[in-house]
Amino acid sequence: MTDTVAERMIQVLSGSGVRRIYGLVGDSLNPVTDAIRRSGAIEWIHVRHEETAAFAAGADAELTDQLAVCAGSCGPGNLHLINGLYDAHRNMAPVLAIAAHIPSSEIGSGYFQETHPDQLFRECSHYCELVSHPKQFPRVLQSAMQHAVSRRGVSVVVLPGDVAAMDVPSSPFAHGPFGAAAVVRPAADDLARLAELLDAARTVTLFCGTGCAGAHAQVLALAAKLKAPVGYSFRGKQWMEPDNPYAVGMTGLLGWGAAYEAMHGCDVLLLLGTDFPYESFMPESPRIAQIDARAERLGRRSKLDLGLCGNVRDTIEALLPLVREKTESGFLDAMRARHERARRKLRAYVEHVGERRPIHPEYVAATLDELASPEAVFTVDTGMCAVWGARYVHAAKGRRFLGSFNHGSMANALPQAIGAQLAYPDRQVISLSGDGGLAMLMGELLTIRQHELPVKIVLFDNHTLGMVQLEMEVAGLPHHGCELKNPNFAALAEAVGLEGIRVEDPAQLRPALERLLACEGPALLDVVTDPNVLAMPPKATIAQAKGFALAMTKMAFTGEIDDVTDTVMSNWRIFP
Ligand SMILES: Cc1ncc(C[n+]2csc(CCOP(=O)(O)OP(=O)(O)O)c2C)c(N)n1
Repeated sequence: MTDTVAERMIQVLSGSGVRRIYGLVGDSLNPVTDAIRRSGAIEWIHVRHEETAAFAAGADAELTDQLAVCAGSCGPGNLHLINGLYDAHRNMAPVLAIAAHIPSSEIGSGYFQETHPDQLFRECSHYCELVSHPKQFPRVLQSAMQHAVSRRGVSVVVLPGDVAAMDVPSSPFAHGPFGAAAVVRPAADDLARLAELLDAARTVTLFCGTGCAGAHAQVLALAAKLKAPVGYSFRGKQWMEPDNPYAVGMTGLLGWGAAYEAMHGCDVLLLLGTDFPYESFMPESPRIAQIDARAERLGRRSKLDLGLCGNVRDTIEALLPLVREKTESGFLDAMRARHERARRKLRAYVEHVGERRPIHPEYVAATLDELASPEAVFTVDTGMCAVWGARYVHAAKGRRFLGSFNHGSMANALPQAIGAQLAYPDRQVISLSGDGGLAMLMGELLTIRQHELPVKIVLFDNHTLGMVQLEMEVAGLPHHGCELKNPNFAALAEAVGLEGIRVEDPAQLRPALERLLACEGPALLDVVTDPNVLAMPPKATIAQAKGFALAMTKMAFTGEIDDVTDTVMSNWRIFP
C-alpha cells in the first residue's frame, strides 16, 4: 500500500521525535490534519490564531533544542504564522512550518486565498520550498528539517492541498534530521592572537550572549584566570547569572548592575556568543574581540579588533592553556562592589515602593521571584515586563527565560508559555504579560483552557502601552495613543474558565501570588499596576532626562497636570 504525501510527512516527523503540531485547520490542510488524526503519534494543538502556533513552536524548540512544527492553511491561514516565524527564526529556534497552499493547478490565476508563501516566508527562513510534485516531496522535507536543525531557524514547506493528498513513491529520504554536533574553534594562529591581546590587557571584561549555553564552567574558568567581570544580554542571563561570582548584570535598555561600567572601563572587551544589537551601548575605547560560531556575524555590532569563528565552549577550552593568569584583581573587585551596590539599591527601591498604591510593577516582579519555583520557565512580553523580568527575576540554575528578544514583538509571552507548558507539562510556566500584549492575542486564554495547560499569567495591568509611553516621554513628546480602557481581566478569565484573581492593594499581592501559583489549572492574576513608573537604562543620558522634563512640561501646558504629578510622584527616587 502506498502512502500519501501527508501520511509520509507525519510518519517522518513522528519518527524524528516530533510529538505535536501547533496550528489551525483549513481545507487545504485537511490531508495533513487527517493523517495526524489517523497516526495517533502526533498531537494536534489547536490554537486560536496561527501567530500563536509559530510562537509556541518557537518556544518549544528553544527550550527542548528539538525540531518543533507549526502549520497554517492556505492564504490568510499561513500568513498569520509570519510574525511568530520571524521571532523563532531570529531566536535561532529549529522550527518547521507547513504552509498549506491553494490547489497546484490554480497557482498564478489569482485564485481564492492565493498568496505566494514560497516568496512571503523567504526572509524569515533558511529554507522555503514549494512542493509541486509528490516525487519531489521526500527530499524537500528532509532538506527542510536539516536546515532548521543544523542552521538553527525556520524552514517552510509549501504544500498545495491536492499534492498533500497524492500518493508518494517509496523513497530513501526518510531518515529525519541529523543533529551533527561539531567541535568548532578558531585556527591556532587566531587563538594565539587572542591570547596575546588578552595577555597585553591590564583589565578584561567578558560579555556573554546565548551562545554561552552549555559553557558555564568554561566562561567561569576564563573569568577566574583573567580576573574579568562577566556581563550578559537577556538571552545570556539564564546561562551566566546563576552561580557566578563574576556576574555584574546586564547592559542595554533593560540593563542593571555594573555591566555598563565594566564594559566601558576595561582595556579589552571579549564578546562571547552574543549578537547584542544596540551599538549605542557598546564602548569605543577598549579593544574588542568577538567569538561567534556564525562568522558572518563578526563585527556587525561594534568596531572589532579581532573576530574569531568558534563555539564559546570549544574556543575557551582551547584558549585557556594559552592565556596567562592575571594576578591583579582591583578592577574585578571594584566592579563587583559596584554591582553589589546596584543590587542593594534595586532591593531597597522595591522595599520602599512595596506599600504604594497603585502597586509598583517592580514589587510584583520581585515578589514573584521569591515565590516562583527554582525550575520555573518565565516568558516575558515585549514592553515593560521585559524590564521587570530582567532586573527582578533571578536566573536560578534551573530557570529559563523566553521572550521576543531579537524580534521584539508584542504578545509573545502567552503563546510562548503555551509551547513551554506543552514541552514541559510538569514545570511551572509563568507568563509575565502586559495588558496590551495579552489583549493582542487574548483568544489564547481559550487555548490554555481547552488544552488544560496550567500556565500562570501575571498580568501587569497598567492601563497603558507603557514602554511606548516611556519612549515618548524620553523623546520629549507628550504621550498619545497609549491609554487602554481595560476590563476586569480576572472576571474575563473567570468567564473563559480560568481561575481569575485581581489585586489592587499591595498588602494583598503576596497572598494573591501564592494563590495563583498554587492553582492546579490555568490561572490569571490581574495586578493593577502604576502606569507612571519609569525604567531608566543603566546610563541615562542628559538628553533623555531633558526629554522627560520637556514632555512633562508640555503635558502640564496642555492641562494634563494630574498625569505629570503622578509620574513625578511615582519616580522621584530614581532622580539624583
Ligand atoms: C506587534 C507589535 N506592535 C507594536 C509594537 C510596539 N510596542 C513595543 S512595546 C509596546 C507596548 C506594550 O504594552 P503592554 O503590553 O501593555 O506592556 P507595558 O509596556 O505597558 O508593560 C508597543 C506598542 C511591537 N513591539 N510589536
